Amino acid sequence: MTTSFTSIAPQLEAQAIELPSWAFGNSGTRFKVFGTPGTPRTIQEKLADAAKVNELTALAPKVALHIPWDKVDDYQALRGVAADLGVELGTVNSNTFQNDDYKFGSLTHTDSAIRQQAIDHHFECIDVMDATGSQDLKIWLADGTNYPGQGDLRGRQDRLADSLEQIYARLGDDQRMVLEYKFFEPAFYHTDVPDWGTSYAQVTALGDKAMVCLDTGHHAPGTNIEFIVMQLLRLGKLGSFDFNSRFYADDDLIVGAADPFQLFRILYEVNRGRGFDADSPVAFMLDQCHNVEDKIPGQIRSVLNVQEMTARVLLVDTVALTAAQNAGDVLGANSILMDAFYTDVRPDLAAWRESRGLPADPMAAYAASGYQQEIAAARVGGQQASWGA
Ligand code: LRH
Ligand code: MN
Ligand code: MN
Repeated sequence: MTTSFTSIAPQLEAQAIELPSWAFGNSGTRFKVFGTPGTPRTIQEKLADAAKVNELTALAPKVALHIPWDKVDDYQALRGVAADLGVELGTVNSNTFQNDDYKFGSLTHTDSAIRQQAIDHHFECIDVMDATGSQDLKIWLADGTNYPGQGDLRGRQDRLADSLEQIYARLGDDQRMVLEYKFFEPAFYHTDVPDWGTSYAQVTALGDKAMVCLDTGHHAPGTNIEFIVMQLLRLGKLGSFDFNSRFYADDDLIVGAADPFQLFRILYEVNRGRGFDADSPVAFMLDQCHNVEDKIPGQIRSVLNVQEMTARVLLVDTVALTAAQNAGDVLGANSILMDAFYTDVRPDLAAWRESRGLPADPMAAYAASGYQQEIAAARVGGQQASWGA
């Protein structure tokens, strides 16, 4: 290993991972949503919890909103609340998946009135972005069908293109749209934006301000996600990540928990494609739910996992790797990559954090802070926020 930790520190210092507001609310499966003491009752309380993650890690300066889950009357004021807490409002996520009107589709619907309603919802999200100063509108659609013949696949794709075009036309000069794909769920026969190719085709037809969002949990088992990362970066169309990890389907578990090596391989391609550069268009975000663990430490663990794996990726001896690849040294090249993956960067990271006035161990610092007990005592009564409420 020729690359030293000191030489990669400036790149680590620039790292920013956006937190999803919904990670702080209660969540669960279709079987049960467990309540956790201290769960925020309002978006303001979610912001306070997110700010705690940033305070202890300096890794999470932005919080993504989901509309209407985080709907408020005054977004300028909410922006002020975030600023007072030391964070910013980030990506605005639209939501057309919890409304009876969209049972048969939203931006793809055959009924023009319902399709217009879905388009108008996205206009509303852009208004929110204008007030919050957010850069990205993230669109994920539940649109799809359950049975062959149920819908006209091609007609739906055409209507989607038309709807997206109308939304795209509303974006300001500094605003972007990212289109997230997912191979199944809630629709089980077909989904209208199932894969990166479809998202790429749709956003490419729109223009430079439209890009692809890659959610790591939205692929069939066995998919080579790092290849997709490489290709989208190569094509200049990787706009953002929704990070999480999965064992089976869209599990939304802590990023790097299920398969740390996959996270390493993905981040390696990010670095290879210059996705960590200051002028890179790639926005890094978590999209997770903490069903059984405490949410704030869940988010701290997540951003630390991304940081640790990024450090390992930055330690790859790329000069030696290229030489081995070009020499056809199969096992030599493989071991150069694996050397970096197996490097324990935690002691170096802990010392580096301390040198920047941060806790060496943010997980331990959180546990010792008493914040969890404080919020559990203070946030009693009222309706706790949950995924979807
Ligand atoms: C869909 C998804 C999408 C939604 C979020 C709550 O599975 O990944 O990003 O906005 O979950
Ligand atoms: Mn997602
Ligand atoms: Mn998902």
